[in-house]
Amino acid sequence: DGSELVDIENYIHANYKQPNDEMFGIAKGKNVILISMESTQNFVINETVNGQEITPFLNDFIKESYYFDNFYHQTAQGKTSDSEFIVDNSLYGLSRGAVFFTHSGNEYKATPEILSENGYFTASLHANNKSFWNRDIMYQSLGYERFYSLPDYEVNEDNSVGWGMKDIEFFEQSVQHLKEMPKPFYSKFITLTNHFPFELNEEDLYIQPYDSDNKTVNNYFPTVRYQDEALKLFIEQLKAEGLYDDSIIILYGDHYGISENHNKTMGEFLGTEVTPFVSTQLQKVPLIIHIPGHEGKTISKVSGQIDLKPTLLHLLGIDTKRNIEFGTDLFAEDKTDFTVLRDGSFITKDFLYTRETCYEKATGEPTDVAACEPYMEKAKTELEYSDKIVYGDLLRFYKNMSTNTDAIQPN
Ligand code: GP9
Ligand code: MN
Repeated sequence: DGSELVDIENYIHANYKQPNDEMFGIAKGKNVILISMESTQNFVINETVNGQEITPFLNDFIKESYYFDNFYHQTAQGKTSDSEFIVDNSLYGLSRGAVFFTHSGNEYKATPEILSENGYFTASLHANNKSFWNRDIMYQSLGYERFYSLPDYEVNEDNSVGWGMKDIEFFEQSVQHLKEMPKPFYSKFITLTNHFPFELNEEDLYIQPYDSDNKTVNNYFPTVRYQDEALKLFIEQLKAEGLYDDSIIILYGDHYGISENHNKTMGEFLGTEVTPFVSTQLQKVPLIIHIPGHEGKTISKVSGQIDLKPTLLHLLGIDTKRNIEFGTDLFAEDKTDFTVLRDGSFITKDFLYTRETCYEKATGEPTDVAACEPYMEKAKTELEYSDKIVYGDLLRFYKNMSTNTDAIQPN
């Protein structure tokens, strides 16, 4: 009957943070272009391999965007689909399995549904089979009006590699879809080329692989570099089509690309041993928010994918006060430095907790677990509450959520 929601609601409302007055509604009515960057970890930003930049375009783009350099992915076995779930719902994925498969029939109040109710056209674009990750079913529950999938693209041997259509061609053909969409639109682009095992054709090699005995790590860098090129060309096309100035562009990494199996080589590359402390920090992924007319700024608050939904809704001028969600607006002045990963690890301003050990961030050394104690309960509570919502389909019972910009003003 939903009585379980009472505690959850109380927790969420107690943790609600007032949006930043200077940012609330700043992008009202603008198109949203959300780009999921496959397997893109934050350590590649402003980094070189063999003396060459890995992400020359992104390194420039962050200078004219809000760049969050302490932003973590929170995915588990559901990989890309988990990141989609977290970003659109501001709920956590599950500790095992993929919520896209196990709970696609639930009631949600996801970003696409909310934006539809606010006059947006909503679409996801991904040149893969529509049933991969059960997207075709789950997208209906999330409120996507249109899914541009494999049949919407001209895919052939020449424009494919590894998992499928190459990112450059994917974006090129997607621009045609964008042009036809009713405005304003909320559009999600899911890239694919930078996917394990990181295959590329010779002609798409903009930089040479890393040189070690580990093929996976070696080949990761050229595919990240390729994706960076695809993003550059996409932005150029958005400008050419007159879509750039009317859109906010949000790029984020979906999850790690280099697993813990490669710690030894990663340690060589980074020049530091990959301890559990370092490994947890390698779960940082880039988050870049470009708003036309805004100057660049790096924001180092500790945050995670869970925070994207309220951040975006507030930029668009949509109140979230009554929403059941666990994230906090990244621009909120009193946003806490805190994020919890799906395995229960968490990161605060000064500490990092993983595998029952509390580390001091300044030194990377284990410290008295008491230092992490104040956040332990919060980390556990959030994951448990989110699981209760998903397993119990509790949003069925919640009718209170605000969706209309004009009806409810923030105070
Ligand atoms: C598949 C793509 C990759 O459509 O999103 O999925 P992943 O293996 O990264 O979860
Ligand atoms: Mn992925």
